[in-house]
Amino acid sequence: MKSVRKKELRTIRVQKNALGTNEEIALKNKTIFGKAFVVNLLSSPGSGKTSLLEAVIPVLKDAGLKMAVIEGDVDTDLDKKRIDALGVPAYQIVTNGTCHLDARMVNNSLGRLDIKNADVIFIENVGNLVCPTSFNLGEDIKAVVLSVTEGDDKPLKYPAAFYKSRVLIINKTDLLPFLKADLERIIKNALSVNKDLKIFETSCYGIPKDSPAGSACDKGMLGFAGFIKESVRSKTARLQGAFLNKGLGI
Ligand SMILES: Nc1nc2c(ncn2[C@@H]2O[C@H](COP(=O)(O)OP(=O)(O)O)[C@@H](O)[C@H]2O)c(=O)[nH]1
Ligand SMILES: [Mg+2]
Repeated sequence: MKSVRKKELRTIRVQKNALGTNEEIALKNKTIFGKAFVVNLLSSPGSGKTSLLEAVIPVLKDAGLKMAVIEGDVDTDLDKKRIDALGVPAYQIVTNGTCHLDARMVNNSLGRLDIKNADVIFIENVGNLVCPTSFNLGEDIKAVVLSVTEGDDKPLKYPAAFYKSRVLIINKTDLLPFLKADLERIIKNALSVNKDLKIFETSCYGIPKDSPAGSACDKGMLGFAGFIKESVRSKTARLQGAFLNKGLGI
């Protein structure tokens, strides 16, 4: 009995050390990211993270923002190839089965990705709503994508993904007429876990013809793009303020 308890304690200590090291590297990443606003995208596999990037990147490009993308997957570089097609620098981390990205993996990728001029860096995490929530990558925010096909109980079943995120993107809203999904309940459940979530309802399909620059964006997607633009602006202002205060010795 005693030895089981000892083993448990040792396991907890090792986990604590691993997460402590992760925090230290995440802090280094934050410094390397510099002025770029960094979004860590979480979701189940297939809810539409890469589709969202394909829709939103052209809009942000049109607005003059420079971007870079870090892709995380257990195996292939298929998502990186989709981002390459948008003409944005991208790097694929293949985790070889690990169910999440950690700060060290991201740190290793930073020497191989051109982020010098980036205003925004998107990190697409490995698809699942559990493991990625435990690892800070040095990002500014986590954004969780939930598609309407996944069920309105998911914010309650996987609360960490929702309470650690600043943004919730409810995707595949074009499918609502064909499902029993209850959009209001998804929102209610998500807000019961995190009342401060900023929520965007999006569809990567069925795009209105009047969307800007022929982009594949609906209103929710444009709302998300607007949120990113505003976040870049306020991060720049915050950093400039801190720089001036330092210069003035405040
Ligand atoms: N109907 C519908 N399908 C979508 C939407 N967004 C993505 N998909 C489809 O969902 C599948 C998974 O999308 P993907 O972006 O690869 O998801 P990821 O695994 O989260 O990166 C693909 O077949 C997409 O075409 C959407 O808004 N509506
Ligand atoms: Mg993907």
